Amino acid sequence: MPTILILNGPNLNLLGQRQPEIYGAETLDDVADQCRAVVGDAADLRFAQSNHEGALVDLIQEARGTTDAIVINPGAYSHTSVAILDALNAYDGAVIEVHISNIHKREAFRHHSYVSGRADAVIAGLGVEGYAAALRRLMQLLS
Ligand code: CA2
Repeated sequence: MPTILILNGPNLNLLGQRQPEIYGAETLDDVADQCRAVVGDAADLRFAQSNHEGALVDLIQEARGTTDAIVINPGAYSHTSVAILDALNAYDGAVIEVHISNIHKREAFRHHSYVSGRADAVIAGLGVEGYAAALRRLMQLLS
C-alpha cells in the first residue's frame, strides 16, 4: 500500500478561519477528511503542517525512503524557498504541488514557484479540491 505525505506550509493552519473569499471555508481537518475519502483503504496518508521553513525541510528529508509521494502546498515559501526545492530534489518519489488559489491570477510575486521546478504536476485554483485531485492522480501513478 502506498504511503503519501500531505504537507502544508505557513499559515495554512488558518484555513477556514480567515480570507474565505480566497481560500474557502473548509479547515485543514476538513481537507484531511476529503483526502481520506479519496484514497479509502488504498493508501496510508500522513499529514503535516508547519509555519517554519527548516521544519518543512526536515519533514521532506524524513519522507525519503518512507513515503512514495508528497502532495505539498508550500504556501508563501513556494515563492522564496530554495531550501525546500533542494530538499524535494533529494526526494525520489512523486511530488505534486497544490495551491488552493490560482497564483497566476494574483500578485506578480506569487507567479513564480521554486517548487514547480521539481514538481511532477502543479495544481492551482481548484480550491481545496486540488488536494483530492492530486491524490487521484497519485493513486493512478502508484497503482
Ligand atoms: O493558494 C495557495 O494555496 C497558496 O499556497 C497559499 C499561500 C500563499 O502565500 C500562496 O501564494 C498561495 C498562503 C496560505 C495562507 O493561508 C491562509 C488561509 C486562511 C487564512 C489566512 C491564510
